[in-house]
Order: sequence, then C-alpha cells, then structure tokens
Amino acid sequence: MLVGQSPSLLLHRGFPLIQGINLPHEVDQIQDLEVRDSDVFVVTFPKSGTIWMQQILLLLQSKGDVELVTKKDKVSNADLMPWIESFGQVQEFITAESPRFRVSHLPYYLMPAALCREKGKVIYVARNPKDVLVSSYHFHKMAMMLETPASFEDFFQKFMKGEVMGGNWFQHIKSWFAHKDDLNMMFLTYEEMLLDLTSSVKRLADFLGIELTQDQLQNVVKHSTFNNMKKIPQANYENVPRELLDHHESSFMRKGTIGDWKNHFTVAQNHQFDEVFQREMKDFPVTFTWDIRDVS
Ligand code: PPS
Repeated sequence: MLVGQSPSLLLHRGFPLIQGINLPHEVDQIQDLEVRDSDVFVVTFPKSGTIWMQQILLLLQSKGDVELVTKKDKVSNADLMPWIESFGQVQEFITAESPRFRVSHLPYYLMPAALCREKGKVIYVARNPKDVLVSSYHFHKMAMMLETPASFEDFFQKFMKGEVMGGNWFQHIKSWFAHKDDLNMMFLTYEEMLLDLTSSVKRLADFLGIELTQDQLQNVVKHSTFNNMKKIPQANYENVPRELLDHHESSFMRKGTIGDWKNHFTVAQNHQFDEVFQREMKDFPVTFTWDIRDVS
C-alpha cells in the first residue's frame, strides 16, 4: 500500500519504506538478527542529525584522525556506517567484523529484538520536530527517490499525518523512549550537541568506552562541526550522484541551526503544530530547544 498519494513511500507494517532503497523482505529479517555486545545502532527520525552522529562516531573510532574517515574510495559516511535497512545491508551486517556500527530510521518494533536483552548499544538522537519538518521539506525537494513537495503547506500537512520519509515523528520518538530502560541506550538531542559539542562528544566516548587524550577529543570535535563537515565531501553527501540527490535544489548540510522553522511556519501552522505537540507529548519528560536565541 502506498503512503498517502506518494508513489515513493510504501507502507510496510505501519512504517513507510522508501521504494528502491528499503526492501520489505530485508526489513523483516532485521528483527531476528543476532546482536553482539559490541554492536552500536544510531537511531534517528530522518533529519535529526544522522550524518553528524556518523561523523562523530567514525572520528571516535579513529581517535580524531580525519584522514581515516575520508578515504578517497568512500562516497559518503554511509559507506563506513550504513543504514541497516538499506538494500543489501542485512546480509552485510551478518558477516561484518566487530565492532558493527550502523544507523537506522526504523521504529523500535522493527529493530532487532535482541537489543532488548541489553545486547548492543543504542544512541537515539532527537531534534525539535519543527526544525525536523523544515529540514525534511528541503530534503524531499533534493532527494530524487522522494516525492517533491507541491508546497510547504502541502508538506506540512503530510508531515503531521506521518506521510513523509520516517513516518510519524511523535510515534517514532515515543516508541523508542518508552523502551529506554530495557535497552543499553543513550538519548541525546541535536540541540544539546549544537550548544555544547565537546561535552556531547565526551559523553558519547564514555558511553562507548572509548578513551581519548585531550588532543584526540579536540580533533573529534573540530572535524564534526557544521562548517568543517561542509568542507568534507564524504560528510556532506557531495559525491552522491545527481540521480539520487540534486544539490542544485538544496544542500544536505543546509543550515545546521536551531529555529529555522520560524522562517517557514505561518502563524496558523505553528498553532496547529503546537496543539498536536501538546496533545501527543504531554507526558514526555524531555524538553526541546526551539530557538537558538532562547539559549544564547
Ligand atoms: S538524513 O537524511 O536523515 O540522514 O539527515 P540527517 O543527517 O539526520 O540530518 C541532516 C540535518 O543535520 C544537519 N547537520 C548538522 N547540524 C549541525 N552541525 C553539524 N555538524 C551537522 N551535520 C549535519 C544538516 O545540516 C541537516 O539539517 P538542516 O536543518 O537541513 O541544515
């Protein structure tokens, strides 16, 4: 069944798969995968900082050596830390050497059940959903495998219904957060990374049991700032072919800030969003930063 009117999204077990990128029978195999203690899954709703977390974790593994994460034969960070749900990746995961670091946009119930027995680690990155919506709108315009939004209003209404890449933001974050204590999981936000990258990187290193010297830590931070990542082709998808991403429409590393939604939302859209947010998230214990000016 297609999602809404979109020919690019296929609703599979309640989650929109991207046609040509995710194969239903492979996604179904993920739940039964064996998990090793050393496995790490970065889980995000799309546009919440996936590539950023890939960059940080690759640099943590290389102890800050950027040369090791920008090998010439690699098109993007995803070559070194793929999406588990992308085609071909399940088989690749089964035979890969440890440690296996993977990213995923899948909801909790489609991920390996073994994670629940506290095998492997999960890093969930959340971003304030108004900025997620805006980032996703621009990404849908540049991504050739996704339906081009007819207008911002049209995309806004689809996002509220979960008819976009990643599905329903509210369900995604709540489903993962509800299982926080059953998993070996670290939860952090895009905004806290943006406001204090050094302490976010330190927390991540502690969580993963990676020891770094002060210099190594500084190098991890340096090569994962927005401005520096923008200069690294593997970290900004610059080399991904135009048939997949049209860099003339938008750039992947677009603004990298908090509060860009204010440049897009109308008063009515903001009102509608706030109503849904308050209803859906009233018992959710995490607060979001909605505007960079609230903190600077
Ligand atoms: S995807 O398509 O789901 O993998 O996208 P994802 O990587 O999750 O999110 C892309 C957004 O993250 C921003 N980004 C960063 N912001 C700040 N600092 C750093 N280092 C950084 N790296 C990536 C990127 O710019 C996208 O957000 P927007 O708002 O569109 O700029």
